[in-house]
Amino acid sequence: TTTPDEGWVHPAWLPAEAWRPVGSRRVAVVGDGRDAPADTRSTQEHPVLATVRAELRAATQRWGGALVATGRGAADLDPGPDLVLVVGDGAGEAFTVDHGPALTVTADGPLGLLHGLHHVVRHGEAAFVGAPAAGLTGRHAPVQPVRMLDHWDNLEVHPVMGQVERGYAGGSIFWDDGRLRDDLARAASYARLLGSTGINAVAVNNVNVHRVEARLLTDGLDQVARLAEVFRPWGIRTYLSVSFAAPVVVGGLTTSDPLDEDVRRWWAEAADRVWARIPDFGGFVVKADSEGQPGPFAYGRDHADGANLLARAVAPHGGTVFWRAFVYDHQQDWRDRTTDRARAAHDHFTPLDGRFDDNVVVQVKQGPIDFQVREPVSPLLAAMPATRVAVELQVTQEYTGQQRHVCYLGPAWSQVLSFQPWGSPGPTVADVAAGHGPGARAAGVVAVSNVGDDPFWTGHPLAQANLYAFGRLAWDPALDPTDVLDEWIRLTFGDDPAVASTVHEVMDESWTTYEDYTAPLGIGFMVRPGGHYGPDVDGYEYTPWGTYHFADRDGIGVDRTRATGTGFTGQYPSPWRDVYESPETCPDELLLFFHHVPYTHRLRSGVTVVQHVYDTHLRGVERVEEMAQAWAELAGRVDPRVDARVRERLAEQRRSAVEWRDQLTTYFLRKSGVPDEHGRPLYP
Ligand code: GCW
Repeated sequence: TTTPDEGWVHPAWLPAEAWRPVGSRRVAVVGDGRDAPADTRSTQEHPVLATVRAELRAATQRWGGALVATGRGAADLDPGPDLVLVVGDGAGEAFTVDHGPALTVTADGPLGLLHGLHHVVRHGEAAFVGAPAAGLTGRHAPVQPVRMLDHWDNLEVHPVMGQVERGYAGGSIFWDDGRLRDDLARAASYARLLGSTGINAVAVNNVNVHRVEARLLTDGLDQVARLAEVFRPWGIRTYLSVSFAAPVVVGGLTTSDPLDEDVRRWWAEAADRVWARIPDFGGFVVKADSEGQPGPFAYGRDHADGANLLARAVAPHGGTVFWRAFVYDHQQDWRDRTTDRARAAHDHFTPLDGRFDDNVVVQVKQGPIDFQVREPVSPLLAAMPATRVAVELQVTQEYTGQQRHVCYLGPAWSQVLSFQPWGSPGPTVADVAAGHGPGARAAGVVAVSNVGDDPFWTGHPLAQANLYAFGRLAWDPALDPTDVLDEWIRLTFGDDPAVASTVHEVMDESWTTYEDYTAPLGIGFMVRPGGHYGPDVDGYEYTPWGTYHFADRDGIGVDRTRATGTGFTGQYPSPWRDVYESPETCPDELLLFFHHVPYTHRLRSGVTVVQHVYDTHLRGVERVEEMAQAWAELAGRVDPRVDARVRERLAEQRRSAVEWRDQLTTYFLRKSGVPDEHGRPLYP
């Protein structure tokens, strides 16, 4: 059958098969306290250690191996175990792998052991046979201290946004009808998937906090506590998005002024209650003074006043406040050419550098506008040395095909994370987030999740790869995103090399293919307003959102230079401030983000802007056709339910790509009057 049965859920990258190499072997867990005299054993096993043991028990039962012994005696077994897991009682996440008579994973504590076990699972059979595979042995530690997923889940169905804001995979796996689901089986499977990639933090509700969600902090705390119980066994801490107006909205105060004594006391008491209920709670995520969310501006205060108010409430408990920097004027007048949305985050936040408490993390979107298919890296990431700065990515494909199009984003994120704001050699964006930038303040990476209660988790089964890749790149930003893709493919689809190479072919260049048939050269948007799916070249051109392309009969693009434009290029340090300033040195793919140029402007690639639009849009649709043909070859070789869903989505991707191609090429042809150099027919 090709339609999933009611209740069936795709196992994503952890099908039973993925456990065969480990599960078919003799495994020993050493140092877990089981060998201590009974009266000195701690009564409660660490929940993550219990997870490791349960995973091994299930896998060995299924695949014929054995959990041979626990405790110190395991080392003397005859025959010896194939895999030995040695755990201390520390809190660290790192582990070391040695290749001796047995493969040995040594971890400082249970968290490291879980990650070490998954490291072995990911290597599959190659971990056990032949010479040790590259990257298998040695010490492994996460680069980013916080690796967080933000859920934009609402408790109820929002009239415009649906239940999950910018969610493309059905309803929330946590919430239903205004409250936590009774059945948290999906949430538990999700926690397991995340833990296996190294994710260690989850914010469980939308950053746009409506009235019902605001109460999670108070009356709804038991529900949050239940979710924390679901995540804890996988080494994941729970966070909550809170409303800055909570003192008024749920506390009954008359003000939320951050400098008001009653307001301070209210937050401190709220935090005390949270940690009393959930001792390992992570902290708060806040979207303030952004797109209509309340914030400190209403009281004439700034973002540092606002963030520190919450930071001081959570500090006694070791909590952290993730304060988003996505702040701009969404009620802009398109006639006003002096306001540039790209400048906003940097303009608002850099003057506050040095004023944020140590337990505040400023969470900065990867680009200066809004998760477009191509944007430069946000200059704010390099502009706050005295502040902890985290980078925020969007796993949910809001502007990249909404999980109806294949769009593997690993390469895009990898570019962001490896970008060197001060040039080469020099620290990368990942270094800054990890605390190895000029300010040496560690923060982490955050992304908006893409899952829902859809049986494939992500609508498009291939969109699971983005969730997986985020976890892996957060752990180690230096990983090659193509290797990560292949790793995901092998875990998800198994060892058949023909299947693996076809899936690879479909996904590998899917990000640039998506870029090819949508908004060109970094110009962004051109999507239908509101839903953000499909083309509408002028849809946002005269709106208050600040996302303009300024096409006229002669040219297109936004002049963001210091010389003649909005001055945005000046927000970058050297060398980028100069590289971006001149169309001669600006990378082609970002040309229209930084410059307004004639349609006949020649790119560094040698073709004109308008010809580039024709070429890429025609090529983009051809590529989608090739992707669909390649996928068709897999019939009978992959799960028919996955096959059916992917085919259906590829058909929609093709339809949509054609629509993009035809509208974009026609728009450029009409504006410029320049025909295709190769004489191909376009719609005039
Ligand atoms: O991209 C925009 C989205 C909003 C979202 C906002 C944000 C949660 O269109 O839906 O709101 O970004 O990041 O806050």
